[in-house]
Parts: sequence; structure tokens; C-alpha cells
Amino acid sequence: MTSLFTPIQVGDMNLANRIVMAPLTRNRAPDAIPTPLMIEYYTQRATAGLLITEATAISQQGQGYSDVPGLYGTEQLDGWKKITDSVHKANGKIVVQLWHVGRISHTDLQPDNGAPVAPSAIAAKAKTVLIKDGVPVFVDTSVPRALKTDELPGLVHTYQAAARNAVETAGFDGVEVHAANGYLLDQFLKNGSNQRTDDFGGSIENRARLLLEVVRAVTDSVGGGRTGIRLSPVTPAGDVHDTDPQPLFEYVLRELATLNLAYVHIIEGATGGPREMPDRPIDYAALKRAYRIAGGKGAWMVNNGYDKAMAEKALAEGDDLVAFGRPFIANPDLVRRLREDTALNTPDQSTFYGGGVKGYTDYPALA
Ligand code: 8OZ
Repeated sequence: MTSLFTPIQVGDMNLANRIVMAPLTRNRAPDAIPTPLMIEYYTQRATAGLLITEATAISQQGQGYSDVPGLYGTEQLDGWKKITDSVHKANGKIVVQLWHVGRISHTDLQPDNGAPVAPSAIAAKAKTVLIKDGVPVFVDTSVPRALKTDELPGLVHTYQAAARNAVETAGFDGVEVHAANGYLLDQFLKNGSNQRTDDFGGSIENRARLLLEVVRAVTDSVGGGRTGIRLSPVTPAGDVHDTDPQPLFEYVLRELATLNLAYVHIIEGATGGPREMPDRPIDYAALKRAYRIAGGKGAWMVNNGYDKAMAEKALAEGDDLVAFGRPFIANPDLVRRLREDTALNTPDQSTFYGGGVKGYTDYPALA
């Protein structure tokens, strides 16, 4: 019988188990450059079947928070290479999450202190984090400007270049396109944030166009077997909403089914919050069915608030991988603890974003 500890082939990656470390923003990369402490943090967690890095900006325009890493400069790529080398030495697998925040940014973080970019010039009722004198400060996101249609091919190219650099230069096993949580690609998908009148707004097909062009470009350069995608159909994160998410996401998944992706990663409910959203109903089983019927063979990864019992139930019902977030913050040896049914350390919320060793690399592993 399949358990959390049964190996699985996911695209080009052979995973030792089905326990995935979810992408977790930790704001410990000053100047967007990965640090030696990050080598230790990821390597401590390398027994996960797959590590997904924290969201990592594909360009400065894609940056929305202080001290989050990037993937567009030589020093950033060199920093990541040390991390992937160390994780591989520990027999781990690691993909990088490709991130463009769109409107969830602040002029302080943008090139020439310009406005962040978005599908439409609609501000998010959302906060971002700036780090001032080492202390995280929550500030309102800035009013964005609408991207011009002729800027979009360059944006697709930026994703593609980041994916290629991630695999060829930084040594990642693959990439995860971040299309969730109210960031740029999710802003395009959902009609609360996309009011464009060109080929990238209006109909479901049009709103999904940028996402699908990005994923096609990424798979063209690194292969579907090294590409995953993260979606959050109903999350309120980043102030996004869609008036009819079921047909929107069924369309997206049917189209993704043709691209031979390694995996599809679904956040169920509100990111990091309630799994049930009574005012935002969605049928996840129907989404998965739409993907499978359209020929999608990628692993189906589920996320949000899972414990061991829930994860085993998900596998028994045909999901393939389970991503754990907060449990991995506090338990570097989460895989062993789940296998041995031992107690878990409790994550300390006050050290999630920013800081150093404390609450990052100092959670104890079992003896
Ligand atoms: C928490 C804080 C900042 C960013 C996401 C990248 O939700 C994030 C994020 C999470 O996907």
C-alpha cells in the first residue's frame, strides 16, 4: 500500500517519499542574495521527498518584500548553487519557486522606485513587509500601473530565462511556477484584479493566457518533467477573488494537462488559514478530474493544514504528494517524526519573517 514514505517518480525527479516541504517565505536574504545560513536551513530539511524553495523573484520588478531572494543576478545564482550542491550531497531534491509579485509590492522595492505592475491599475487591499533597521514593518502595497500588452512577451521571456538559469546555472532539479496567492499570474487569472480589454483579459481563455504562455515557455526551456505549478483557486491572499473560479480553474487544468508537467500543487482554501471557505465554494475533486480526463499525468500535490492522518487519507484517495509548511519550519526532521509518530516542535510565528538563526536553523532534530 502506498504510504507517505513510498518513493515516487515525479517528472524527471525520483523522490524518496511523498512528503514535500512547501515554499516558505523567510526574509533572510539581504540584497536578495542567498546566504550561508540558508544552506544550513535547506540542508537540515533535505530528507523531504522534495524541497520547494521560498518564493524567489525572477526580476527586481518581481520583488515585493524586503530580504527575499532573487534568481536574476550572478551572485544570487552562485548563492543558490551552494544550496543545491549541499542539498544534493544530502541526497535531497530541490526546485525553486519562480515568483513575480505583480501588484503586491511597494515603490521602495521597485526599479527607480516606480509603481509595481499588474494586469490592471487596481490596488490590492494588502500589506507587504519592508525591513527597516532589521525589524519587519508591514506597509500598504503601492497602487500599481497596468502592464502594456507589448510588455508581456518580455515578461514571459523573464520567466523562461529564470527557469533556464535555475536549472543550468544554479543546479536546481526543477522549477515551480508560482501562480497562487494573489501574485502576478493569479492577478491575471481572476476577474477581481484583471479588467483588461486586450487578449489577456475578459474571457477565461484570455485571463489564463499569460499563465499558459509562461508555463509553455518554461517547459520549452527546462522540460515539463522539471516543471511544477502552484495554484490557489479560492485563496483570499493578496485580495484576489474571482466570481466563478470552478470553470476558470478547470480550463487552466485542462490546458496544463497537455504540457507534461512534473506536478500540480493545489492550495486548498485560504493560504495558511481555513481549508473551508463557505463563501468561496470549489470542488477540488472536479478540478483533478478535469486534469486527468484531459490527459494530465503529473503528480497531484495537495497543501494546507495537513497532519499525518489527513495526508494518509489524501494518498488513499489518490493524491500523490502532500506539502507541509509550518511543520517543516519547526521540524527539520519532519519525515522521521512522521514515520516514528513522535511529537512535533511548535513553530514560533514571531520568527517566521526576517532575523537570523533563531527560529530558523535552531529547531532541534531528534537525537
Ligand atoms: C508569506 C509572506 C510573504 C510572502 C506566498 C510568497 O504566500 C508568499 C508569501 C508568504 O506565496
